[in-house]
Amino acid sequence: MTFDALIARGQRIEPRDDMPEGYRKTLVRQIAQHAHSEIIGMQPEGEWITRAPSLRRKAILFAKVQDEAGHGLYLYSAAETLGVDRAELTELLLQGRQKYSSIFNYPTLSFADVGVIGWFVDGAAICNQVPLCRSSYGPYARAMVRICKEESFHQRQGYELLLRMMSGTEAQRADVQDAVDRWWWPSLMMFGPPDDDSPNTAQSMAWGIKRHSNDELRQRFVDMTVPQAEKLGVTLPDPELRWNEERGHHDFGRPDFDELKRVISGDGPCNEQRMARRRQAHEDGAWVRAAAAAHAAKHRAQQGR
Ligand code: FAQ
Repeated sequence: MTFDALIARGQRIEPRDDMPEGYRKTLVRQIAQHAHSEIIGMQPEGEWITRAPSLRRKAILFAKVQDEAGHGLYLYSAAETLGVDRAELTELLLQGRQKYSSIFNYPTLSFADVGVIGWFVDGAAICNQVPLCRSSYGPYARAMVRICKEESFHQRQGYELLLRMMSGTEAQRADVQDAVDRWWWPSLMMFGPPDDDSPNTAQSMAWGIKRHSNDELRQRFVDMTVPQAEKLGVTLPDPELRWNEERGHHDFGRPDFDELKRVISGDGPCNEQRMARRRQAHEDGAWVRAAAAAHAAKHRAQQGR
């Protein structure tokens, strides 16, 4: 069956199927960007592993950050089925020719940020990624199933941490509110530019790579999060936020999309730090890659291949 016929029937495209070059390129761009986000996304929370307030919180945070490394690896593997390899994609990231999510360019100032990242950032990731489990490209959609299960655990650990802090001292409650105030708008920006300024959405939706537009998913996230904020006892920092009976959705203010553009183009609070750390980790890992390659070559020689 041809590519267009498979897409029209809602069937999956698999690596050996013929596909238009534009489809392949869009997937490589989106999957690579997603993989880079998972790996760079280990940094903001990772900074708190040594400073977690208890052994239990340290173990939970360790596990979560490790999961993110795993997500990056599934995603690089999905990208490899499209004929690019991980080393090549990493190089493009380090040269600034591929992106990672804007959200990871903001600092984590207190332990409450760990909870708010779980609640907002993993919550936004779930809204965005659950529909990607039905993405038209098989390896991407299948990677997403497992990732989403883990993201949903991440979201609940963040929310549970915040519930604990909110039943603590006045200072702990203030830390939670402060973290909510700082992360709310950047989290809404994770969904990308508004639909009328999103150059890739129409084609990506026609190909079934994306199943919903950026604004649809942003709305879904707001609707999901408002009742959770009420239960937690925090205020979302948006004076325009209110239930709209007619639409059956919450109205909310417009994120500062100029800020999103600035952060994406490298001018966010932590872009330099995140990239410097990523570059350093890559250099520090050179001997591991060399050892693994030498081992694989030896193994191949032993097998006579
Ligand atoms: N940051 O035309 P569109 C996580 C770029 S979750 C940076 O709307 P598209 C889990 C966009 O690439 C975070 N760049 O683009 C976790 C494009 O530039 P390009 C990762 C952004 O692709 C939690 C240009 O702007 N999740 O890591 C952003 O149709 C906690 C125009 O935009 C994913 O990647 C942004 N926020 O829609 C880990 C999900 N928004 O490439 C650790 C999969 C837009 O043409 C801790 N990705 N841009 O040069 C997607 O769903 C889509 O790629 C969107 C963007 C929705 C992000």
